[in-house]
Amino acid sequence: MDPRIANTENLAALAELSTELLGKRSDLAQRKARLGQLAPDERREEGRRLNDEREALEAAITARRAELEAAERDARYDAERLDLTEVTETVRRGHVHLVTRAIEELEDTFVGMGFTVAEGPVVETDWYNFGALNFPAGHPARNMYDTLYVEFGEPESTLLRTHTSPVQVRVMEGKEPPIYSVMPGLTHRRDTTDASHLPNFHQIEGLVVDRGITFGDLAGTLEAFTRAYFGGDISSRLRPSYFPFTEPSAEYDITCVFCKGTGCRTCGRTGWLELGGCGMVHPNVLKNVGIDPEEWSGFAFGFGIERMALMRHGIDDIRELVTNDIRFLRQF
Ligand code: 2NL
Repeated sequence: MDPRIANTENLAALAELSTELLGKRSDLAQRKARLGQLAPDERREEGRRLNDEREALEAAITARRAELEAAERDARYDAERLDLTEVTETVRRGHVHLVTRAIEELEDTFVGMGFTVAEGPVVETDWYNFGALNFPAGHPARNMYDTLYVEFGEPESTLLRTHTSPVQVRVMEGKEPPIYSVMPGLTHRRDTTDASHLPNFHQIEGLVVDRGITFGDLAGTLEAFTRAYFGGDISSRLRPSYFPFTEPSAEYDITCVFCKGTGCRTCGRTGWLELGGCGMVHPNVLKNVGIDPEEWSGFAFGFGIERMALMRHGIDDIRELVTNDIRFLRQF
């Protein structure tokens, strides 16, 4: 059998080869034309041979045609297939990071409630981060196991702020009350990263100092904030706690955003999620910044911004926010 049949690459080449092998000018046609010149016995023999050869060639060509037709159909189907998952090459617009958006939305919420926004340095002194805030000299937060210190000046005198409270101290130093301000910003603690902790995270703290401010103002402000930021079906509660810079102090919880208060795994079946702390500004803190605690009183609160973003969007691992996987970030 002519090996060129199986080697043809397409239907056009096969048609050409078919003409060459079976057409008027083919070897078969010429041998057939010469049959008349042969003796009767030879003619019968050659005639049968010619028939067998023609049938074999035709069968091989038909088989190859079927193969080539199938291949060409497959190639056409491949070429015509509409891939609905295909990514189009348009310019994709980016958007602000989840945490940046949380900061902007928190600022908007507080500005809507009459607060101003203040910022301050990330590298701070021991006095602004701890001393002015009524931390006693030997407080456990005040050592290299919890706080990241900077090699500048006296050992343990310069540090990366562990909360945004130093900004509040600076605001109180620089301005007579009344003060209604929030302070968002980056803070650092010597923590090991896990599903609910980052060593570098953002806080937003709030501070109110005015005449006649009470714990009732604190509770009402936080409840109004909770509904404005999380929506009308989420409320807040305060539980007694302790901070050196507030007295009395409280933990601030909101209705669990996952189960809406009925109890689930995320809230430990309590129906509540802890978001931060708050309290009435300690008289010593007011004295430290030159404000008379007999004339003025105030409250303060502090929340972790990453945690708020997790709650708002139902994310269960804080590390997702800093892994920078665009497929994750794009969802929000
Ligand atoms: C928390 C707790 C809190 C404050 C921050 C504050 C600042 C001044 C005076 C008094 Cl200058 N208080 N800030 C008060 C209570 C709690 O944060 O767990 N944050 C994530």
